[in-house]
Amino acid sequence: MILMAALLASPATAAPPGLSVTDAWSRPATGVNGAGFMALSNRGPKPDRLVSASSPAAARVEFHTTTMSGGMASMEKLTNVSAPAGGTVLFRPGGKHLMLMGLKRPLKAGDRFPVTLTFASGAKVEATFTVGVTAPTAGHAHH
Ligand SMILES: [Cu+2]
Repeated sequence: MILMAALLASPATAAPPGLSVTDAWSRPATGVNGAGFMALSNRGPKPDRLVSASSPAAARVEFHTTTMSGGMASMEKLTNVSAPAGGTVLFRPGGKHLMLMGLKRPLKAGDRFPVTLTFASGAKVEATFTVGVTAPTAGHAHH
């Protein structure tokens, strides 16, 4: 019983482990789907994995990566995205992105919407995405 008490007392999910999202943005979208981009940083000592995402702006949110094959761009669904300790994972046009499936309404430049990211560790990060034509920093987005 002492052992059990010790197990119960140990924190299963610790406080937010240094995960953060910056430069979260999305392109304007009038169709069924939209795409979200961001920089995901893990300043914690342990690797983590992004396992799911949700947003009130869309019916569901998936992780996709864009691959080029024979001059054709196609999107591939990812079941999760690893966030290495001390690393930053970039979601950007032509690469990884959050796919907003089934938009509740069109995304117009200047709109903002939240996305909740859930990690394998149990950590949750809420990021606010701003709709714009180009990335908030680099501005290297071709359509
Ligand atoms: Cu996609």
